[in-house]
Amino acid sequence: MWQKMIGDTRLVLTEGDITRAGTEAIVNAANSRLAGGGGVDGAIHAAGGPEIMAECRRIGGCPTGQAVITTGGQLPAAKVIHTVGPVYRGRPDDARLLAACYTNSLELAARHHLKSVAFPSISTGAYGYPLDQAARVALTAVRDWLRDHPGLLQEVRFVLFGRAALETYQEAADQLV
Ligand code: AR6
Repeated sequence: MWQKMIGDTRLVLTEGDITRAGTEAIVNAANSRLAGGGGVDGAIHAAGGPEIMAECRRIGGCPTGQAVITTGGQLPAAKVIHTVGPVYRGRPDDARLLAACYTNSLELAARHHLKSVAFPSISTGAYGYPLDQAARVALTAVRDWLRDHPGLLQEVRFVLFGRAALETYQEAADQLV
């Protein structure tokens, strides 16, 4: 585990399964139809139960870079924030859209008075974003948002899947945060 205070907010990097995170909200790496799928999306719907998908159907969809919020169903987290990462294409827009996923998710959490949020490493599975590049974009976006919005969140956590992902994020954090 790695942690550092950014103003009043604790930034934590940890390895594990995000469906077990004890934060008030967890973030899902969804697709734009909010249709469910594999990876972290599949794990969240499997662990949280059908209430989450029922709300996703009512919402109907979410553009890349944006975020929507549903119940956490049976998850320990009260809420799931669904954000849609970019499919990696190696263009400048990739980083802009990936950063928007993080800032729009944090905005939504703050608007709902949620005090703690856990993120997976968005876009770095099925959507093919190179992990080291994604780590830099994610940590820069979260760091900048927390500096600009002091006092709103108690904890922002990254729950990384596997030792290698945690180490990649830790190396980026040591340079950036
Ligand atoms: N907890 C934390 N991280 C996880 C977990 C978990 N339980 N499971 C996987 N990861 P991905 P994407 C990591 O593919 O690239 C879905 O089908 C994984 O190792 O889940 O944004 C959606 O429906 C990787 O580092 O999301 C979309 O269609 C990271 O989560 C599409 O995949 C993201 O991998 C989204 O692709």
